[in-house]
Amino acid sequence: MKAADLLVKSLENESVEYVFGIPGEENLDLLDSLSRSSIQLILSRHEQAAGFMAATYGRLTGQAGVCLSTLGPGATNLVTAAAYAQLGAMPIVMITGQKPIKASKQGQFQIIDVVDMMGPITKYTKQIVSGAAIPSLVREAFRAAKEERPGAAHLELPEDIAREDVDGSPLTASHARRPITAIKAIRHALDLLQKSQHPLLVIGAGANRKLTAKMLRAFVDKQGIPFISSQMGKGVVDERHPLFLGNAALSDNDYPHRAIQLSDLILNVGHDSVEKPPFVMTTGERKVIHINFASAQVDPVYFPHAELVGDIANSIWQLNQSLNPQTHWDFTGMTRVRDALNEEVTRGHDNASFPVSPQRLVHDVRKVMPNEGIIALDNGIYKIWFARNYRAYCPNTVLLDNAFASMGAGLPSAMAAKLVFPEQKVMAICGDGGFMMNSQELETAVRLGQDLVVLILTDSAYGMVKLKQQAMKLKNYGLDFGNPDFVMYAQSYGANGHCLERSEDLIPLLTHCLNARGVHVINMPVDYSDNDRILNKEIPERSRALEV
Ligand SMILES: Cc1ncc(C[n+]2csc(CCOP(=O)(O)OP(=O)(O)O)c2C)c(N)n1
Ligand SMILES: [Mg+2]
Repeated sequence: MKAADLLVKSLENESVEYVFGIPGEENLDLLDSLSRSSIQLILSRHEQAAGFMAATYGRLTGQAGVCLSTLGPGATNLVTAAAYAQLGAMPIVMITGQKPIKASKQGQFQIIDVVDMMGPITKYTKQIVSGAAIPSLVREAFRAAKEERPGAAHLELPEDIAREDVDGSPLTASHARRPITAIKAIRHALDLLQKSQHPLLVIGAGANRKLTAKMLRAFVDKQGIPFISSQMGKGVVDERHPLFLGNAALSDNDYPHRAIQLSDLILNVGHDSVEKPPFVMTTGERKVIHINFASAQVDPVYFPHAELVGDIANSIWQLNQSLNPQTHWDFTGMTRVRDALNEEVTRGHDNASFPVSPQRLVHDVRKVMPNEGIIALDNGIYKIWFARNYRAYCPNTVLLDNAFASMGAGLPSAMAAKLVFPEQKVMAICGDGGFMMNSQELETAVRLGQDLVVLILTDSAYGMVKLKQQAMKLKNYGLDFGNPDFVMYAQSYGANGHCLERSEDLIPLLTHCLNARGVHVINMPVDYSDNDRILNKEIPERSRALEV
């Protein structure tokens, strides 16, 4: 068979369902092999978007999402998505083409060293130099991409190798289990827990990857230890839980940080230092136990005292088995934090002014989204509001990126979520800046026949940067832009366009769009004029003033 056929067989053997991407001349044999396979090609309009879709597919399924591009410019367009997957711990395998490596008559046309370029942003990058090597290279790429900590892997398939005649068959993954934490480490953690007065659980990104939710919920319910979440740990345990003390979306000076101040021991579950830290460690204060699949990467603000390294669900289960709630544990102060926070997050949620305030936006979106509905956020200032005020009820129902934090991922990641969970309501929430970075994918979503809501928050500016400019007391410069008419823009793609004109129309319009067929784009003017006052002054002041 052709080597390209063996590659596709190897992908099928890895249970690949989709390949996202844009083929070039150098991928035509692979494309031909794909046309005869069970794998569906999702043709995108920019390789970056294909990469974001593959990464989100990986994030949601634990299986590596696969994306495809040609050499040179196609491959460089994948770079941002590779870094997004690598930092965000989302498994992807990228396959790029290359000119023939044995004999070529094209000089250096379009040729850059793609394998080397991918080096710093992948776990694994290799050129396939012979058809016979395909089964082991594909297996290794998938192993590297999926194994904790997941990330990006890259294979380059040169044109002449793709056409080679080969024998061979795919390699099947070995039967293996993730390592579990040693009992001695568990005993040490139990000792620290029993000696503590005010333990606190912090739930981070890693806990959103595997099936940890059930064990963590059981732990919280049995032990009665309060918890906060990091931005990427949202929803692992239902944030409506009475022991939920908030999301550490702001870096400091918010209510969850008051809870941290009150604690003398933190169980830090699934934290990895790529996330903006949910809390900053200093020496001599509370003790921290790192609970994750891999050991802690030490950093000036993170240097835990003890570690439970192994499958998270198992570590939590082991702790829960051997521990009973301690009568000397005291959560009185933390309960006050919770009550104040619950009051705080409802502030302004029915604000009738227009353009829509961020607080009302978050409230109204939560109100219309079903429990398991998925919101996929792009990157902008609204991300802080959603992380902070939007309660996630189920794991991975708030897709945001607090690792690479690239603009442009909102729409593609919503599209991937819809592919993985076609029965769920899915909404992309994007700033007018971030939306325009991959808005061409509206065509892909329409072509795929997706039912999707795309909410664009328009302030005609790079609002998040503006907020910092304002907080730094710098002059307003260089961050304002104009927008297309988003209604006509949506319609020109065959999508439905809507423009919100009054805040009270938001819930009815969102409800209509979520229940209708097709792609619905909503232009929602947003009012960011109070952000600086509320986020940078009032919340820190009020949380600091709270008597606990
Ligand atoms: C690809 C990329 N470029 C630049 C940035 C820096 N950045 C972060 S947020 C932001 C502004 C986002 O503007 P918009 O999407 O309109 O959202 P807003 O904050 O205005 O709601 C910028 C430029 C980034 N994170 N990613
Ligand atoms: Mg904006």
